[in-house]
Amino acid sequence: MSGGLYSMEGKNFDQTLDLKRIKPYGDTMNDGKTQLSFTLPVPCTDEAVEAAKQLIKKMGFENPQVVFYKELTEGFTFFNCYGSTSHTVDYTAIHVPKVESSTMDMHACDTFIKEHIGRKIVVVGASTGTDAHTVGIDAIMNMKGYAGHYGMERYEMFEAYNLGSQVPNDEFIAKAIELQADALMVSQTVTQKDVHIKNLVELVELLEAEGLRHKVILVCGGPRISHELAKELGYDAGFGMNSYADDVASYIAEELNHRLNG
Ligand code: B12
Repeated sequence: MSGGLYSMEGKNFDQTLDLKRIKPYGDTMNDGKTQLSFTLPVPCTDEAVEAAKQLIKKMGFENPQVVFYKELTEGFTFFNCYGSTSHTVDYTAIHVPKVESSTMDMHACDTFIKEHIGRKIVVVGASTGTDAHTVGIDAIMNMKGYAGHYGMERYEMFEAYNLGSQVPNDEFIAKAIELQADALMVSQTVTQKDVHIKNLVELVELLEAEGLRHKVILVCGGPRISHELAKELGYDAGFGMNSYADDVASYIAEELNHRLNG
């Protein structure tokens, strides 16, 4: 497709799109127009606007424009700006590691488990460590589900335990042992000072110390979690934003089938 016509529903979208050299689009293809927003720790003055423009130039953008600015609080100014970048990326060379499984809906997934596993799969989930965010793990596990996707508590063939938030890793593991969990599902939302990395790594280390790491399917999720990061930290799979119960339920069912039946 590179360099050629890009067909959208049969219409010629643009003649100058080169997927080997993509850049942001504003008014016309390849204009490089980019929106930026940031806060500077200075009072809201003309000098602050000039500082913002100079900073945008130093970031490598041409034609810097400040289109909105406002005092956030005394001594701090927030900016919305535009600039044009000259940089490009080769879209055709991009490879993003992804969880390799098909996504079945709840009924298809239950049928798959009945046929291939022949018993309920036990999953235990929690938002662990100091993390108090529950909406993400609830979206995946709650009976009522999220955005039209039923959560795992509603599946006939999953026994799903949602332990809530701020669950210490050792308590999480103790509960997993008690319930004889097939899979552990960890949610991490706060990433300030890389607290999520420390917490996720601690869980893997504790599981290894208990000799449990390879006896469970270990998945994590959250808005700043990618499959690539999860694998790096010793997890089997990672699920980021726009994940649903269907994705993780299907993955766990297929992975368990693979482990039990080859
Ligand atoms: C609601 C909210 C809160 C609520 C949480 C209430 C609750 N019961 O959960 C309250 C007010 C308590 C709160 C507190 C804090 N919050 Co808050 N909060 C948010 C907010 C507005 C929404 C988060 C949310 O619910 N998203 C909706 C869910 C559905 O999305 P999700 O979590 O991404 O989940 C999806 C995927 O990620 C994935 N997923 C998630 N988990 C899992 C797990 C598994 C196993 C799988 C498979 C998938 C999966 O599937 C989900 C569905 O698609 C965000 C800002 C924002 N707009 O995102 C800030 C935000 C997350 N909070 C933030 C912060 C800093 C805090 C506090 C530290 C603030 C403070 N200084 O006290 C505290 C944290 C205290 C603590 N100890 O954790 C920051 C985090 C910044 C960072 N990068 O670390 C954010 C981004 C706000 C910001 N811009 O600064 N918060």
